[in-house]
Amino acid sequence: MSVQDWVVDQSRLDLKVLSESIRHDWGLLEVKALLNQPFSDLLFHAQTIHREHFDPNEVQVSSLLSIKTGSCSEDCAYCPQSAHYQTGLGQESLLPIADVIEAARRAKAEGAGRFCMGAAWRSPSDRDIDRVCEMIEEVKALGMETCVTLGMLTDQQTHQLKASGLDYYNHNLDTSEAYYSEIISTRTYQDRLDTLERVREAGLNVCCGGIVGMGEGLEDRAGLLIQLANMPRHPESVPINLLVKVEGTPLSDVDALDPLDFVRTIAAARIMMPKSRVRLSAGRSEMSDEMQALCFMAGANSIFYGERLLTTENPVAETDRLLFRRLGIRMSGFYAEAD
Ligand code: SAM
Ligand code: DTB
Ligand code: SF4
Repeated sequence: MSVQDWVVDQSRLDLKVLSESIRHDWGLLEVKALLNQPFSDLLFHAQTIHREHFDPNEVQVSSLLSIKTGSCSEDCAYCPQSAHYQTGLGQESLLPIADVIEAARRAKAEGAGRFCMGAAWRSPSDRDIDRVCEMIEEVKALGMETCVTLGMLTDQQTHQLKASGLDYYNHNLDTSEAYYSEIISTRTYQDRLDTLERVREAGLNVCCGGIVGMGEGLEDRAGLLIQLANMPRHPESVPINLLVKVEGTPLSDVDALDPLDFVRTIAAARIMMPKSRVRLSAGRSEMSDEMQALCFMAGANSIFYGERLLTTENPVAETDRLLFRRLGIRMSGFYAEAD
């Protein structure tokens, strides 16, 4: 059956069949059917597949730092850093290297294994890349993995980042191709796909996911997951963000998503990309411990760790350590003893 399937072949959603292959040919109807499975079946399938590839009680933790905040020329409707909206963020320039290294040291001391640096750029200049490469080299020297998210890149820039020792590049598709133009007008879906291809071609690990809860439909969540899972290689890391509603952005009062639909999205990501790290990303400050536990059951095995995302709040490290202790979860390279 082609990607354009028009009837759902239920046998392809059978647990045994799902477990047997890593697929890159998902169709819209079958992913909608997957997302619509009875909740317990969906979670059972996701958890079973999760256990085939990962230790179910281990979660990878990354800390984030905004190295250049605000006044971005893009108009992403969810983003507090867009210059198109009044969100109270001022214009800041690229942080000094010493500040970045100090933040990375602190993140490492809290137990983070990866340090992710984000910049509010449409695309960096070559001079920006030189400075970010210095940051990457120094963070690597601390013994941490590195990730950066800087916007659209040229071929030369991806190769320069790779040469500096960068491990992951984060570049999200954010939603389905169909819903994209409702959210962003200053770049196209194809622009994102082009940068992702360059990142892959340079030999970097890909971190690519999206945001749910932006008023999209189930079809758009399915569409996003299909784009990710039908790539020739699955992204190594798949961040699933719950929209953080920020005053001043066009999405500040969008209707809340049913939390169980968020969990379903995580479960489907796990099933469709069995070997990828699925990250329970932005939005955890608004989630109950029980909802986060369901997300881990559904196959999420990575989080952003530390009191800030880029510009908004995240649970403080101690809160997460306590939650992990209650759930018997170990952070990669760090064991939170059960009481
Ligand atoms: N400017 C670069 C870009 O857009 O690729 C890098 C930084 S940008 C802030 C990184 C990602 O943060 C976005 O792609 C989006 O997925 C996520 N993000 C931004 N604002 C968010 C919000 N309010 N809620 C959830 N995720 C958000
Ligand atoms: C990702 O998928 N989520 C992170 C990271 N990649 C760069 C960013 C979330 C940002 C949430 C809004 C803010 O803090 O500004
Ligand atoms: Fe700029 Fe990135 Fe925010 Fe879009 S998501 S406005 S590109 S910082």
